[in-house]
Amino acid sequence: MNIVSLSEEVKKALESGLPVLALESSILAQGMPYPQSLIFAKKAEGLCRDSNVVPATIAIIKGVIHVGLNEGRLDSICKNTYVKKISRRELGIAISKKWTGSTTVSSTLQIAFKVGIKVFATGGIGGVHKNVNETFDISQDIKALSELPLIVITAGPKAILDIEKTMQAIETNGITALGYKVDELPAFYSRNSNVFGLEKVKNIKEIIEIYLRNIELKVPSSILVSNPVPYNYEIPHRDIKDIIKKACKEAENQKIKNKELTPYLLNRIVELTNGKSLNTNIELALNNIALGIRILNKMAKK
Ligand code: PSU
Ligand code: MN
Repeated sequence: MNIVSLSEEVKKALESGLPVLALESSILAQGMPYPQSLIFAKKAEGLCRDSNVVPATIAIIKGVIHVGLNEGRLDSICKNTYVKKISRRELGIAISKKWTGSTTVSSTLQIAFKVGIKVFATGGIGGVHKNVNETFDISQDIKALSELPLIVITAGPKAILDIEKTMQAIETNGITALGYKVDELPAFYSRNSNVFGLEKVKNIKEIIEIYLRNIELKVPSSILVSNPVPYNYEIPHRDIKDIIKKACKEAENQKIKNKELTPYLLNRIVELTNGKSLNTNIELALNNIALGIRILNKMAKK
């Protein structure tokens, strides 16, 4: 039995070398409430199709990895009644045990790489958690990004993380980290973090050239492209820092940790900002998808 099933559309596009953009599903199942998750997913896919890019949303349904979801599957993943959050280390388990699950950045990267997709757009990546000294909690996203050579577009590490330590982890793990028109690491809801260290690129051409050189040299890491949230949707750090602190404190008091921590914090921040952070999350992800589309279309012309 095939453990990876490509939708007709994705299969055709990959066979004929047409642009395909990988999209993750944990952002839908755990990162956003329903029905906003589904509205976002449809918008994201529409944005791709409008520019002749095939969207490949990845998820696991009853032990089969689907690359490209039909409407029914997309809806059930977004509704998330029994959808597990599946990271890269759990892929084999999910298949053997016939789980239904969403894929995080680490597992989406693995599957996209396996089927030959070159570009992946997400919201925010995982990284080093604030109380890492006690918990040792560093997202598998970092390890996967250091081992799989795709172009990954993100609006920065999620603001719930220790941004400075995440930048250091990116560096230590040998991830090629570019900033699209910036050298400061954006922090998901906010454009600024006061943490520098990205190599600034002015345009898409530079991103593609760096990607091609890394591939030639067999550098194993992704090209991580940080693309700050658009100005009109950003929540500046000073407006969100107390809310993040409060959410982190609550998680600690309730002993929420490991893979439950990120979804808990994101959802709690949506409540504490009366939905404002959800809107920002949606817009930054769409902005990343738009950049991914432009990269793919430029690559196709080369
Ligand atoms: N970005 C979002 N919302 C999310 C996530 C990222 O805007 O829900 C998910 C991604 O799938 C990412 C995961 O890979 O959170 C990281 O979880 P953890 O910190 O447990 O590794
Ligand atoms: Mn973690």
